[in-house]
Amino acid sequence: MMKLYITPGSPYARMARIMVLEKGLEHRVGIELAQTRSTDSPYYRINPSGRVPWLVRDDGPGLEESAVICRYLDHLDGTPDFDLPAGDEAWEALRLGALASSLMDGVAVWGRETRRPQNEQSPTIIRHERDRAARMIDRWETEIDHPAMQGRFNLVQVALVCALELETQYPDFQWREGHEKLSKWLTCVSARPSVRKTALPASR
Ligand SMILES: N[C@@H](CCC(=O)N[C@@H](CS)C(=O)NCC(=O)O)C(=O)O
Repeated sequence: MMKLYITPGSPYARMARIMVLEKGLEHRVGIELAQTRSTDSPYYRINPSGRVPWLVRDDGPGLEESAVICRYLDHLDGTPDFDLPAGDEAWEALRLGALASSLMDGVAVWGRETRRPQNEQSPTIIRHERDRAARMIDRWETEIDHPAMQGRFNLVQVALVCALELETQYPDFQWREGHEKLSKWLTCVSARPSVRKTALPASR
């Protein structure tokens, strides 16, 4: 049995959890809760970076990084469903994938900052990330028409769902107003069982 270390609120870990369900790997991958962000967590002896997701393979090694873990899980059965398309479409998938990760990275920094004790929060970082997220949501409102976002479920869509649904974690990340297409897209994609079953808990 492989072990996938997660925290319930992590959008990165969620990508790997979605892949487990999409590939029907529940019987091969056990979900383990990791204690992140605490001094001397026993988890650091398992994964020195202390981040999630972390996948401990059957044959021993541990893997870091959501994209790497998703790819590994997709290839386990020898019939990958989430590989990049061929030719120029691959560049489009990579471009959009980077745009989704960039949104997720920014919102994760923003959300994390707002959860620090008040006297440790940086208004500069919060403003910077809030503005970045607003610009990127505007961009996604147009990019969402792209065939890669409308066609078969793929890793770009996985990343974008996980980024946009951070709205349930961070009350300040309310992006739907004025972004009807994106909002409709999310409502549609989030009905997928793998997405529904991995929903992040509401904000603390
Ligand atoms: N690029 C990494 C990012 C993973 C990441 O930052 N995970 C956060 C949770 S959302 C984490 O584990 N943070 C704990 C820490 O920074 O110590 C990935 O895609 O897997």
